Amino acid sequence: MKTYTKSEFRKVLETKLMNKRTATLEESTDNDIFYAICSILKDEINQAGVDTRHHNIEAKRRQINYLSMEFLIGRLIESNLLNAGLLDVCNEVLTELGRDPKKIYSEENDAGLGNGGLGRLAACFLDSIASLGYMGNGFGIRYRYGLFEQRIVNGTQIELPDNWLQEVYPWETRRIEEAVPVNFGGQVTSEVLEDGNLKFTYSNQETVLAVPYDVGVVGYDNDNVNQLRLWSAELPHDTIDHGDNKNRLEHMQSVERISGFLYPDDSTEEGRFLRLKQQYFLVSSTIQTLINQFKERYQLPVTDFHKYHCIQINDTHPTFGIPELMRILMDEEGLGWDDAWHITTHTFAYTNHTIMQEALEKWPVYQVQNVNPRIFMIINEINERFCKSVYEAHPEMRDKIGDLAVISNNVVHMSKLAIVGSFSVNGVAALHSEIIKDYTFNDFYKLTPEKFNNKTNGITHRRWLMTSNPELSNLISDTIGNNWVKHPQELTQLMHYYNDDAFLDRLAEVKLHNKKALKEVIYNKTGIEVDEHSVFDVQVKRLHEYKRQLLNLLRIIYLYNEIKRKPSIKIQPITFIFGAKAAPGYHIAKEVIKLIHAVANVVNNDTDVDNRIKVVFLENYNVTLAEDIMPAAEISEQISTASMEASGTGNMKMMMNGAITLGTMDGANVEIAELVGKENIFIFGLSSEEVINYQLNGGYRAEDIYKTDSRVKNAMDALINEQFGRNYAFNDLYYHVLTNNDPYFLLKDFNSYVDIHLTAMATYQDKRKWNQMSLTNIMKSGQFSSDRTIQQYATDIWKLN
Ligand code: CRA
Repeated sequence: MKTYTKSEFRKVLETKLMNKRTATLEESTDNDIFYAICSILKDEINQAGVDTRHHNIEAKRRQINYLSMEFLIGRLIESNLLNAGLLDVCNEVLTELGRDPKKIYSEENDAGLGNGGLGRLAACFLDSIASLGYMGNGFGIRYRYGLFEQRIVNGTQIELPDNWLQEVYPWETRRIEEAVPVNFGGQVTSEVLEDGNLKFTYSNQETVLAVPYDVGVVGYDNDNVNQLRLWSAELPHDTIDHGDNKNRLEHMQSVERISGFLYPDDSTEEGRFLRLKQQYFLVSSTIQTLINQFKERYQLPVTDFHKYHCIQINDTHPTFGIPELMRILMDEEGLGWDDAWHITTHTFAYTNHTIMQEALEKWPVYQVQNVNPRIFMIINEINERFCKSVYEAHPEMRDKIGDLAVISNNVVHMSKLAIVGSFSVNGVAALHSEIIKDYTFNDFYKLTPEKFNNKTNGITHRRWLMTSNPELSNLISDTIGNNWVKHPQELTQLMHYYNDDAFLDRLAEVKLHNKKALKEVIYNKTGIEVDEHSVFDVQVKRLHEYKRQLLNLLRIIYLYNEIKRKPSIKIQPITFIFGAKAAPGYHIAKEVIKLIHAVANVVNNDTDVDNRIKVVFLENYNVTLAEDIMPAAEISEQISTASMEASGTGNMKMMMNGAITLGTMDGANVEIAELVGKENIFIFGLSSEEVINYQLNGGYRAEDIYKTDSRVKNAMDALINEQFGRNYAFNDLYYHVLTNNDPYFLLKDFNSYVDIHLTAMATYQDKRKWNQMSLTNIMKSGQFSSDRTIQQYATDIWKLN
C-alpha cells in the first residue's frame, strides 16, 4: 500500500475534504475529517483488495471461508490505519493540525454484529488470516441493528436499538451485481428420471434476494486484503405482489426482517423461526456464491471444490451449510449422493464453543421443514445413512444409535449434524477440547477420534495491544525492538528485564497512566470518582450465571461487612469494575445488574468505607469500551464455574496488558496458569473434574454450606435483609441460588475465592514483585495472539499454503 509523508498525507486529506465534504481543513468538523480519512484508506484498501483477488485467482490458491452469524468488529479506523502503515503519519498530521486523533476516530460507530466472545473471536481471526497472508474471507449477516445499546435507569438495564447504520458505514461496498436468490418454504416434488435418478422440483417458494456488502480486511504490513462479506435481505425487484402498495410495503418489511437484527443472546437457544431463517439465509447465499465463483474463476469441475475450499463453521449456527452444499451439488450440479457427500465432508470443519446444554442448538423438525423442505429431506437422509453405517460398521455402538442420531424426538440436533458432516471438530481451549471428547460428544469421539482436535483461542495483539495500549506497545519496542510485532511469541525477550528496576518502574508508570485515563472515562460516564492508586479489579464480559458475577458481588459484600464490623481495619483500596450486558429475557442476569448497582450505591457512599472500596458499573460494554478498560486492568476476574467457560478471551486481553488473572482452572485460564506458573496467577475453587463429578452425582448440598458456614450465610443473607434494597429487592437471587441447589457452585467456591482475594491484595503490597508478575504475564501472552491460533488452523485443518 502507498506510504505517505506528512505533507503528502495532509495534502490528500485536504483534497478529500474538499471533494467529499466540501470543506476546507479549517472549517471541517471531526466528522468530516473522519470520513475523509476513511476515504483515503478505502482507496488504498480497494486497490490492494483487487490486486489480492487477482493474485489469488491466478495462483488458484486454496481458500478458507469463515462462516459466522456474528462478527463483533467494533471500530475499524485505527486497526485499518495501523495495518495499512498509516497510523503514525495520520496521528502526527492530525496532532499538528491541532486535532485530537482519538476524538476523530471516535466518530466511527462501533459495529456490534455479535454478542460476545464468539463474535469477537471471528473478528480477531479475520485480522490474523489477512495478516498472515492467507486467502480467507468471512461471511456473515449485515444486521440492520446490532447488539442492543445498554442503558441503566435506576440500576435497571434497558435496551435500546443499536442504530449503527444511521450514518453511512464508510468501510462497506454494496455489490448488487453479486446478489443471489435464497429460497424459503414451499413444496418439493420428485420424479424418477430415465437413468433411475431422482429429480427434485421446488414450487411455491418464497425468494429473498441476498445482497452482499463487502468490507475489506486489511493484513498488517503485507498488502493482503481479504473480504468480510455481509449479507442483507431484500425483496427481489421482480416480485409480483397482488394488491396495493401497502401490501408490497408489508411484504418488503417482512423480507428485510431476515437481516433486521442480531439475536441478543449467546447462551440460550433462541427458539424462534426468524433465527432459523437467518441461519439458512447466511449459508445459502454464501455457498451459492462460493460454487459460482469456483466454477467461474478456476474453470475446474465442481468435484474439485473441496480441494480449493474449506468452510469453517463458527459454532453450529451455520450448520445448514452442510445440507445446502449437498443440495446444490445434487440438485443443481447433478452429482449423486456419494460424490456430493465426499465433497461436503471434505469441505466442512466445525468449531464447538460451548458445552452448556441450553446453548447446544436443537430445532423442531417442523420448523426446519418450514424454512426449507428440501434441506430437511437431505438432513433426514444424512441421518438415516449415518445411523445405518453405525449399525453396520460398529455393532458395539448399536445401543447408542438413539443418542447419536441427528434427528430424534422430532428435533434436529445441530451439533450432531455438524460433527457427522465435518472432517474436523475442534474445541477452543485444551481443557474444553478434552471435555468434548470425554463427555459432551464422547460417543462421536469413539466413532471418529481422528476428527477431534483442539485450537486454543487467541486475540489479535494488533488491536488489543498495539492500538489500544500504545504506551505499553512503545515501551516494549523501545526495550526489545519491534520483532514481536510480527512474531508476538518474541515478547518473551522481555524476560531479560525481569530484574531491571528502571524497566519495571516504567511498566508501572504506563499502567498508572492507563488507569488515569480509565478514571476519566469512569468519571465521565458515571460521575464516580475513583482513586487511580487503588487496585483496578475488573470483570467485564456478558452477564451469565456460569460466569458468576454474583460470586464477585458476594465477595464484595463480605469485604464491606468486614469494614462495617471494624471500620479501622487495614485494607488495600480497590476499585471493582464491572461491564456486562444481560440478554433482555434473562431475568436472573438482569437482577444481578440491579444488585451491582445497589451494592455500588451503598458501598460508594458509606463513610465507614471512606472510599477504600468503590464499585463501578460501566454501561454498554462493547469493543470500544473494552479498548479503554483492558490497558488499565490489574486484576482480571475469570471466575467461571470450572468446566463451563469453554475458553474465554477477555482473560487473554487483560493478560497481554499486564493484569494478573484471578480465576478458576477453567477454559484458557488453565493454559495461562501453565505458561506463567502458579506464582504469577491466583487460582481458586473446584476443579472441572470435581464439578463434573458433582454434576454426575446430583450436585452437592448447598443448604448445608449455607447453614453451617457463617461467612457464606452472612453474604447470602445480605440479599434478603434489606441491606441493599427494601421490599425484598433481591429475594429472587437468594431463592434462585438456594432452591436450585446452587448449580454454579457459588457457595462451594466462596471461601476459597475470598481467601485468594486476600492473598492477591497482600501480594500487591510488594510493588516490585507485582510488577514482575505483570511483566511475566505480558511476556508470555504472545502465545495467545490469534496469529498463533490461525497458524494452527491453517496448518492442521485448513491445509493452506
Ligand atoms: N460465549 C464461550 O463461552 C469462548 C467464546 C469463543 C463462547 C467462550 O468461553 O471464549 O465462545 N461460546 O470461543 C459461545 O458463544 C455459542 O457458544 C462465548 O462467547
